[in-house]
Amino acid sequence: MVTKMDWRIREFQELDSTNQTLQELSAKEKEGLVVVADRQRLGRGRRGRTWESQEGNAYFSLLLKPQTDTKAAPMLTLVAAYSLAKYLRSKMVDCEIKWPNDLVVNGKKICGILTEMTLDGSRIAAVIVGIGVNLVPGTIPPELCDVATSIEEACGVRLTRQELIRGFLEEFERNYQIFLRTENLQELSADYNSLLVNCGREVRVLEPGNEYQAKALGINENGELIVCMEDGTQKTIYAGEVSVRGCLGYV
Ligand code: BT5
Repeated sequence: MVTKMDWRIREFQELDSTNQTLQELSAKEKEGLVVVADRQRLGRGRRGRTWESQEGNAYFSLLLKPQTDTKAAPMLTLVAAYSLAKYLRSKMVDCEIKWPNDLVVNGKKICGILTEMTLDGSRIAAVIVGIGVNLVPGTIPPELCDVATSIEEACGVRLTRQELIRGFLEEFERNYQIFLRTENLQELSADYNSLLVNCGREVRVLEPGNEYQAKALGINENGELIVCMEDGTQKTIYAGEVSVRGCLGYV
């Protein structure tokens, strides 16, 4: 059965982090609340990193309450990245997915996604998917300009935050229903892989205490990246533990 999502958008001028505010609201709210901020004081990246959040770009978080196994929750990062990539490509933004949580244009990052889960015993209480998208030039600090850009700067496409969020939610809702039906990415992985910048490329895998080079082949139905090692053996890597870089640059 396909049920329509009840998206409710709540906008703020300034927050520490849209993920944090949504986390605080999550126990009392139903699935579908979207918290949006003009700017963030303490925008969060993964593993304690920061997300630069000057005014002009899109910073928003979705509240989801999937009744799935906890193991499926991290796949929502991939569902969100895929959905945003599909929407942006329909707007002539030539972006690709950098596994697991970035979108890039011409090798530079335009979007980052941070998914956080809270548990109620062994069940999922909430999954918060936080998304930052660089829309306009002049919002990235100079030290990040080698690895990051904005949609307008990279493609000359101007999108407002409102149209981006609306378009994204429409695409996400469709893919979220597919994900909920299968509790994995089996129906999305082939199209996902066609948008994956890493596909067929040599990547450096940065695991805690271990770094190696391998060729990325694409994701499997669990959202893990399949890589081919130098000796020809295949291995799957799980996003929670690692980062992946290009061998020469960011992708
Ligand atoms: C991410 O982390 O890419 C996840 C970013 C999620 C941000 C959203 S905004 C709404 C919601 N509320 C939050 O508090 N967070 C979410 P990670 O893969 O760890 O990448 C972080 C790295 O990206 C930093 O260390 C910088 O190198 C780079 N970076 C920081 N700000 C950036 C920006 N605005 N654009 C592009 N790259 C950036």
